[in-house]
Amino acid sequence: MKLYYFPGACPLATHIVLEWIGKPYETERLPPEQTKEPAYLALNPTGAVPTLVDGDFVLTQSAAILDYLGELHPEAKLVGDTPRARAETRRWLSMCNSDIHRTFGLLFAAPYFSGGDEAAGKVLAAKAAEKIKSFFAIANHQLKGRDWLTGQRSLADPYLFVLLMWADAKQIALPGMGDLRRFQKRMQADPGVQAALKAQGLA
Ligand SMILES: N[C@@H](CCC(=O)N[C@@H](CS)C(=O)NCC(=O)O)C(=O)O
Repeated sequence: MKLYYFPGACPLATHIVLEWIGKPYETERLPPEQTKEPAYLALNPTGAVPTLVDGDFVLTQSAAILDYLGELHPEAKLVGDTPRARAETRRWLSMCNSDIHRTFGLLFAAPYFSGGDEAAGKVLAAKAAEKIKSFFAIANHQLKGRDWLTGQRSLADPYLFVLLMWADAKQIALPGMGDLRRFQKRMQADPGVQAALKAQGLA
């Protein structure tokens, strides 16, 4: 099984999950320009990471990849034991992937989305940061009295951790979100998280 990634990008969530599962895997670090070359586009036509290759099965899209790994390895207990527990995992995974990550996409690519209009780009970035904060406030509330988003460690936690790294890199202040910061510290202390960060040259 091989994971294609850029350091610190969304595939870090999958990388952490692979560490938590504890079975052999490979990674390939891609220079961003290589994701637009025909060989990689044949694997992932969106030209983005992550891509997971498992034998003859090529899978793209973070949420699908994480879900696949969770299904393949029920012993890692990262999905949930009941339909409701599994729905909770998918609820928070969707929030990370479809709400928070997507809004970071607007922030990171504000000049592109505003067509090179600098003032419009600044407004877009500021609005995206505001929306991101509101999503983190929801996650902070969810983490009150819980160590993990769903109450037990799941596929969603590494994704939230990566998004918090992006918030810090972009200096998005998250005042009063102590539960989120406690979650971040717990993740930073986790051996699987540390191994993935080290492998990506981030620790
Ligand atoms: N919907 C995709 C989004 C993937 C994505 O945004 N990947 C980013 C890194 S976090 C990327 O490769 N960006 C470079 C590009 O799209 O050119 C997923 O969930 O996997």
